[in-house]
Amino acid sequence: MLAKTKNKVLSGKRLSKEDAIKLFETDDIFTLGKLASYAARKKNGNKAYFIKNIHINPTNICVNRCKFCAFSRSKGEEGAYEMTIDEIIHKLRAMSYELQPPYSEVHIVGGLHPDWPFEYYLEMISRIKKYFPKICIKAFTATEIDYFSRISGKGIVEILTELKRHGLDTMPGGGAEIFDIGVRNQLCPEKLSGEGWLAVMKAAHKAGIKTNATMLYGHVENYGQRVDHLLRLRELQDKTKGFQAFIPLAYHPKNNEIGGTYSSGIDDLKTIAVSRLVLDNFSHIKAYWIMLGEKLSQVALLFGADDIDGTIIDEKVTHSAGALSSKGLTAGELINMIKKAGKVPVERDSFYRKLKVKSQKRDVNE
Ligand code: V47
Repeated sequence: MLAKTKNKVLSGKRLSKEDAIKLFETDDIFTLGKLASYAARKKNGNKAYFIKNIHINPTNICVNRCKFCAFSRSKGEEGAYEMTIDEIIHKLRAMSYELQPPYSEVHIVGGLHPDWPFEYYLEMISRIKKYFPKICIKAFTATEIDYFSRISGKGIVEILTELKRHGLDTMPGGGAEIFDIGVRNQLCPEKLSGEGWLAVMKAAHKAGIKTNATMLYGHVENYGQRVDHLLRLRELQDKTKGFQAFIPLAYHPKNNEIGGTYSSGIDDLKTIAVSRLVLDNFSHIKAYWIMLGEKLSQVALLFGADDIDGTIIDEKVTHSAGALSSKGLTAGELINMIKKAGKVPVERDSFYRKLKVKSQKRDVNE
């Protein structure tokens, strides 16, 4: 059944919508895995990347109520929190001393806070940069960028340019969910549209900011809607070449409005593999170990993934929704996971440049 698709992959031809749907529908998971692994090797050899990073979620207070989200709270609700910039710096400093050698990236995303002005985010970024000049700041999803534009009255390009000037290095791929309008209306009707998400990313790439892209799968969507999502990303990447990695995000069903079940391991592996094969213009496919779990992430390295993300330290978004993984791992544990999957571990920075572990120095401005 996969013979035609196999020939296309082996001869380097681009897969169509129909090919991609067939790949999702197949029961021949081993052929699918082999093909994706072939495509991954062509791009990244036997390497599997990881990063020493830390996640900071400055607040869970959010004006939106996405039905899959178990992290957000309303102002004044039990469990709602907000961090001052001093608290963020303090947490980063504490982690910097704890990790030997220190992390190279801070990943910052949070709720759409009803009261914080855009200037608060600018100050947050510039103070982090001042204290930690060598650490890459990967911050704010396209949804947050759109929100900053609406609360400040500034255009998207101006928002991105100011953030970059204050120290923003790259952007994460969150908020993409599923672009299809029908699914989006069921999941997150208040959220920036799929077209809006793509427009923000296009503007970011044009402003010289590299970003990632994600897709939240395993809730109410069908294969056709997943493939449509992938094709829209591929189309934009053809134009901008600004995406670095694609990360399929496995839906977690606890403590939210839609409930349901965890995705199956087979579906997780299929989604990684199809993403690798369809997104022929993306350099990296990430198996996010927080969502897939440590063991399945290892297997995903044999199904087309070449990156497992990083140390994370204190993951909150997925753990609010019932993640079964740890909240963080040490670099040693990540290296071990990768080696045991038969891959060569490469510690990277936010731009996929290889880091030499021994030459890293403390990079905190005292
Ligand atoms: O945008 C929210 C998703 C995303 C649930 O760019 C959920 O390197 C599963 O985007 N079940 C945030 N997923 C995480 C994210 C991310 C993570 C790691 C690396 C990168 C990167 C980006 O988490 C949200 C949303 O799509 N999410 N709730 C849930 N119940």
